[in-house]
Amino acid sequence: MANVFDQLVNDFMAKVIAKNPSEVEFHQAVHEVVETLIPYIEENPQYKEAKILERLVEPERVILFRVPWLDDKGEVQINKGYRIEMNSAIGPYKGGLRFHPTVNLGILKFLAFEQVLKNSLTTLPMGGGKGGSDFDPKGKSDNEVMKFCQSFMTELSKHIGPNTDVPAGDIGVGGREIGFLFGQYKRIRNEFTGVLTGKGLGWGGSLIRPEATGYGATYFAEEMLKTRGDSLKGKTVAISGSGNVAQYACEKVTQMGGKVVTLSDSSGFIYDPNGIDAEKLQYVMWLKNVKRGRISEYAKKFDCEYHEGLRPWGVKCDVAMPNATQNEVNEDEAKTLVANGCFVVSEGANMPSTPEAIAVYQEARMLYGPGKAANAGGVAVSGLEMSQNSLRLSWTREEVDARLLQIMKDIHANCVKYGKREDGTIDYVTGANIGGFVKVADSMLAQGLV
Ligand code: NDP
Ligand code: 2IT
Repeated sequence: MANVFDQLVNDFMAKVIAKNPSEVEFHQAVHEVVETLIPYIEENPQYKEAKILERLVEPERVILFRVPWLDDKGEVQINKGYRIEMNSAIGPYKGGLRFHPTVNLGILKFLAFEQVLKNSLTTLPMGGGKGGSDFDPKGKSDNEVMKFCQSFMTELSKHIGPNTDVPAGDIGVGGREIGFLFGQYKRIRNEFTGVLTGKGLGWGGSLIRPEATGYGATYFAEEMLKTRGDSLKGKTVAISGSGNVAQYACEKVTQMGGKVVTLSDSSGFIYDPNGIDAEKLQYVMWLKNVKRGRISEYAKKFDCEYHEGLRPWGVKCDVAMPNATQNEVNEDEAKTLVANGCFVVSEGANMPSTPEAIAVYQEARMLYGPGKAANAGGVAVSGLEMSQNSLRLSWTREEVDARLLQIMKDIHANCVKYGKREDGTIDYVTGANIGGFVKVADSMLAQGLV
């Protein structure tokens, strides 16, 4: 039987690759999903006849635009702007904006594709989208970032709206950028509305949105551990990244009794065997969010090891949380993690593990929570921000956090429902893919050929 499915997967992928040449990250994300979905679709022919899978991999709309702006020297700069409106079957397009020099169509399409299934898993009514630019905020002044954001939004504002498409942050887009983008949208449209999430608390933002992705990925790790009668308490945790997701994962792991021993950025990682406690994390937040410096400065301040040009996966740990970027754990690193006794991987980042690394986790029967399940807490609280904006109310920190925890538990339960293996362990990849797919697919069937 496996061979029949392999052939179907290969045939499907051959078409996706032919239609979207050179979009390698998109191919990777689609392959991971169709590998688990095709056997399910063969058992449920209504999806096959309606070509739901073929429709899912074709964005409803792709918007590509020029972003011209003036730098502080008065020189003209040109960047590319993108918004992928992937799927609106269950709600307005929803997903972040990424500003990073590596951004291209293939990366944004992989992110938008995963977002569709992730948003469905949250149980909230959100379709999937993603956007961004090859603009690099690093080394730019606040004024330059503002000029860029204003130019970017001048075009993007024609395509988004609180009932159409609601962007948020991702790599390189945090509170500062969302502020500049929101200000320009309001100015152009003369409308104060929830068109973006991740807003500041005084102007429509939600409590717990900054924390949500890191907290959610930590809650998801705890839920996975519970299936083995275990918990994060006393566990040693390796985290990559030192941005939004990494910072709040570090905070929540520490609060739940774990010890975080690593953080990283694109230059290298720090190893602090004593643990990155609340006080040291305050420093990291200042270093990264205010000073916008390098993680190597942590090692100097707290006198610990810094490894230039390396990732943290060679460190002994029980739990790994890749929270930086795509393909940041490869096959050899996954093998090293397993050899060192690591048995939990909860992905705060999107697609941080290569397909070969995932095969290692699955073979070792690790508790492996793929990004579209484990990091769905961020967009889930974005969904709660949209609800609060519609109600013109704000919920308390406790209320939003309780809802986030419940959503992460529900996502976990959905993964268990669709991903239980015959040996009793859970294949969270299959669980998340089918769990996310069913609601979107049924909605597409109900809405006809659109
Ligand atoms: P930030 O921009 O706040 O932080 C990104 C971190 O990752 C930085 O430490 C950065 O280092 C590092 N990084 C970025 N690119 C690379 C690279 N090519 N190689 C090595 N390190 C890199 O972004 P977020 O924390 O928001 O996002 C991190 C991940 O989480 C991404 O995969 C994102 O898609 C995902 N995610 C984010 C959500 C959110 O709500 N923000 C929600 C769900 C997922 P440096 O400073 O050197 O660039
Ligand atoms: O990848 C993601 O889920 C995000 N960057 C968050 C998207 C959102 O709309 O909050």
